[in-house]
Amino acid sequence: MPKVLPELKTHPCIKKLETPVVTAADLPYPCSLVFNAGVIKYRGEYVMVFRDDYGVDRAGYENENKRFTGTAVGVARSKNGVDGWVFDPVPLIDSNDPLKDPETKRFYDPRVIEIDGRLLLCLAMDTRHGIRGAIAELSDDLRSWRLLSASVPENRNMVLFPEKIGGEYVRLERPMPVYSRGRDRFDIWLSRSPDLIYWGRSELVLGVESVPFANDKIGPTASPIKTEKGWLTLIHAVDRDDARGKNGWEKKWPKRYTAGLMLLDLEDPSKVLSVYPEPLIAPDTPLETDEGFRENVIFPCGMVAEESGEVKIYYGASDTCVCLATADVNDLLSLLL
Ligand code: BMA
Repeated sequence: MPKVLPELKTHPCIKKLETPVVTAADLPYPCSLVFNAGVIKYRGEYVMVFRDDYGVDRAGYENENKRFTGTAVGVARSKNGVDGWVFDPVPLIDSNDPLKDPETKRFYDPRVIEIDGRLLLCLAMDTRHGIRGAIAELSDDLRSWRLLSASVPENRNMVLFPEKIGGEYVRLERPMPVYSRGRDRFDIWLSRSPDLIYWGRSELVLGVESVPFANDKIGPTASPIKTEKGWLTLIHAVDRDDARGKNGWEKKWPKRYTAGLMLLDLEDPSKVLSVYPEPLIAPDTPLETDEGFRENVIFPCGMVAEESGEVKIYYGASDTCVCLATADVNDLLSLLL
C-alpha cells in the first residue's frame, strides 16, 4: 500500500523474526486470522493464548460484504517459544458457544500471566451494553476458565503486573471516554485490587499527549517486566489520518498501530519514570505493511524475559498472524535511562 506518513521506523535494537510464529493455517479449527497473543513460560513450556477470528476469507469480505462469524480464544504450547506450537484441539472460548451468557458477545485480545501460582487472563469482552475489561482464572491444565471480574464499559486492554505491589494486585487499563474528550483521545490508567475482584484507587498513568508518535490513543500491551530500574512496560500507540483510504481487506482504515516503551516506578507503578519518545516497533516489513486484514498494525500482547537477558515480544501483525521480535533487556533499558 502507499507509504504511510509520517514515516515511523523500528528501533535498531529490535530484531524481528522474518516469518510469523503462528498463522491461520496452523490451527486445527476454523481460523481466518490469528493474532494478538499473550505468552508466558509455564511448567517448562511456552504457553500462548491467542485470538482467532473466523468465518470469512478475503474474497468474501471484500466482494460479498461478508463478515466474521465468530471470535475464539485458543491455546498453544511450544518448547522454545518460536516454533513447534502444539494446539489444543478445541478453542478455550468461542463466541458461538451455545452455553455462553447471551449478554456477552465475545472475548478477545487475551493477555496471560502467572501470579502466586495462579494463571490469570485479561480479556476484552464485547457485550450488548458495551466493551468491558475482564479478568479470568485459567485452570492448571489450560482447558477451562472462570470469570473473576469485569469492569463497567467502556474499558479494555487490561494487563496485570506479574506480582502484588504493596500487597495489592495492580493492573494497567485503557478506558475509552468518548464524551469528555470529543473524539478518540484514550490514555493509560492503573487500578488496584485486594483480590482481583474489587478494583479501585484508579490513577492516570500516561496521557496520549505524552507520546509524540501517537495522535489518537494509547493502551497497555503485555504484563510489565520487573528490572532493578523499574517496570519495563510496552505500550501500543495509534496515529490516525482520515485521508488514509483502502487498507488490507478494509475499504478504509485510517489508523496505524506501533509499540512504544516506558519505565514505571517499582513501588508505585502509577509514576512514569521515562517514556522513549520514538516507536520501539513500527510496521515496516512487507508482511506488516502490504499483507493482511488491516495493514500497519503492530499489537503486542505478550512479553517474556529470558535469563540470558533476551526479551521476546509477541505481537499481532496486521491483525493477521502472530509475530515475534526480540531485544536485549539492557538495550531496552538504555533507551529509558
Ligand atoms: C483495536 C483492537 C485490536 C486490534 C486493533 C487494530 O481496537 O480491536 O484487537 O488489533 O484495534 O485493528
